[in-house]
Amino acid sequence: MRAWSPVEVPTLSVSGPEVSLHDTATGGRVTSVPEDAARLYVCGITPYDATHIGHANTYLAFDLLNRAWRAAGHPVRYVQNVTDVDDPLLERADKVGVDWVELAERETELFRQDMHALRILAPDALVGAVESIPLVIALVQRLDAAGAIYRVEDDLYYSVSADPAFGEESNYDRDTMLRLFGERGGDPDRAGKKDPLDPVVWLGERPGEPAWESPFGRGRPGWHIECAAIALEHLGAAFDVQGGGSDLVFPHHEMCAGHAQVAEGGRPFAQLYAHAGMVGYGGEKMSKSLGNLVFVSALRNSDIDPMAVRLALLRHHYRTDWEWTDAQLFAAVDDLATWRRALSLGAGAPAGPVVEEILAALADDLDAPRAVAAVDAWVKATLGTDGLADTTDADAAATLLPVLDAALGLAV
Ligand code: 5CA
Ligand code: ZN
Repeated sequence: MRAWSPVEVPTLSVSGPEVSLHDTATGGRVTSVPEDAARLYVCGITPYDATHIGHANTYLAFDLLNRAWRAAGHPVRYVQNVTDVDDPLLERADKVGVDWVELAERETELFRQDMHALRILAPDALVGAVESIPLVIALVQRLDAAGAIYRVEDDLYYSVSADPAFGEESNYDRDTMLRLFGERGGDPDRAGKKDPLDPVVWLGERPGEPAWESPFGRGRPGWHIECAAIALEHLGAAFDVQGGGSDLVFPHHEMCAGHAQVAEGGRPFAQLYAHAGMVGYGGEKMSKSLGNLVFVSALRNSDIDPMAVRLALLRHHYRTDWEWTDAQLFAAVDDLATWRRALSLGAGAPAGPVVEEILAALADDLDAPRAVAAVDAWVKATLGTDGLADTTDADAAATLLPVLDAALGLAV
């Protein structure tokens, strides 16, 4: 399917350091030095109730990675999926009485517009589950040839025991796995499964639900095989970073890795697994099932500058869990106005060290709050908020503006 419109990135005259990132699988820091183009896969939306601030926060996190790699001189190949057929989407369409295809198309289009407004760089490939069904079928066949597939009635399951590395992405104990599997779309209690943790890869046709022909009977893809198939096709195995929110650590990313690793004879799915924290609202995780959502499009429709939304998000480190409040948004609106005032002067406090700090912070596990704090300090010094205004750098604004845009995605 179509991605969103390109977002321009100014070319910088300075380059940033190599990017070091926290890896969920090892629990440690890894300096990611891509061999050729950096290859990034980020799990995309299930297109209903999009785009809420939690979604935006996760895509912003990986946008920072994309920008940090580029600043370090690496081209990036970025792939994202859209889960345009799955149980929750079908349930929502049914509940509100709209056609599921129409719901998915409408919400995907809104998501594209929100991403563009937030200056999230567009993926090179935005790939739907429905258009990827031939890839899913081919991957199920490869897994079947590896002895990893079995049937329960009309459904095909994948044996988690087929992957010797099962569990090494999330590192959870079995009880935690069982709990999360049940909470996040799995069916641990289904009779006839070899292991309660085995996920479905092909769901046989259900009355009233969409289904496609396959060598295993009519049906539709399971969730994890969708991302495994799309990532392998569009990036290949052992790509640099698999990303998503921390609610995807298990089972989703563990199962994607398992499918791919068994199909690829043990080659790792990704070299590093990175996860963004969860944004809450009103004391709970912002989620479609709870309905405690703040929509990017609603803020845009209320004349909120999307750059203020972006700045409010940038004030949180991508790995922390935090609560959205209106107060943070309005503070960001004011901060952006103050930044603009300082940047409109042309001259200001020395910009060179600020540029260095922004690029260093970004490369240091995407430390956006540190980068933003450096800009705050420059703005204060330039406006003389804490004393005399410093205008010793005649080209300060011209030096800073392209870096704010290229590294932080803030067009101010
Ligand atoms: N389509 C699947 C991934 S293949 C899916 O999880 N879709 S989603 O629409 O539920 O979520 C899209 C992305 O937003 C995922 O990476 C998810 O981890 C992230 N996300 C969802 N809720 C939040 C939240 N409250 N805070 C931060 N990120 C969130
Ligand atoms: Zn996914």
